[in-house]
Amino acid sequence: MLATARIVGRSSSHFTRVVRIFAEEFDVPYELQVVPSLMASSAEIYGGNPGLRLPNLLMPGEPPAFGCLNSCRALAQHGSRSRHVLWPEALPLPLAQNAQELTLQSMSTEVSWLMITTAGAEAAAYASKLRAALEGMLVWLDQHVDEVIARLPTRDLSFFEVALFCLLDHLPFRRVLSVEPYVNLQHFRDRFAARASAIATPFQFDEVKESS
Ligand SMILES: N[C@@H](CCC(=O)N[C@@H](CS)C(=O)NCC(=O)O)C(=O)O
Repeated sequence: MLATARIVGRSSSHFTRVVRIFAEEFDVPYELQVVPSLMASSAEIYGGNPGLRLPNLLMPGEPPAFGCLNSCRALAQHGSRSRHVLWPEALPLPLAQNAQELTLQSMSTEVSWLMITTAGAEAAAYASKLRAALEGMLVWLDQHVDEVIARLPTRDLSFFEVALFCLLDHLPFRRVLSVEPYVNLQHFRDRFAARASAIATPFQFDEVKESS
């Protein structure tokens, strides 16, 4: 019987959803250990991550995996199902590597923008810069997504596509912006949303009272 993984994160978090999708794809049983507030400043609440970030992965008898990518790699090692994953370092073309960089940066920029605006500082000049950066990255991704996807090697799954889907599904969920004007990205989102692992991991606010 497979050990149960503990994902330390939030059901409303796009980085956490990437990890949950990997758990589903590799058929690893998991529990979500909810971090009730992103303002918490004790590493214990984040599964021991001194960076005070989520997601993190706890597997019985093993050191914790800090962060989204490390957690996905650990799940891939423990899975009962064999899947061919394109990891970030396996992306063959500069265009795909740039698309991945901008996808992960968009996720981080969105987090920063939400943290700043939830704290009531939306008027700060830095919030405007973050917003402009996020929109600029989405324009670039929209222009290139079709070519990047068409030229990816054969795979069951790529970290890049899972991350891009979670970003695109999260932006409207958190009412940051609508993805509809970005037609190519919207089509990509809709196609990926039909996967069983995406259907099994919808965004929602956890029962405990979440804040920011
Ligand atoms: N580098 C981390 C970033 C994860 C991240 O930014 N997570 C957000 C929640 S989705 C977070 O922990 N935010 C807390 C903060 O900004 O202080 C990873 O790839 O896992």
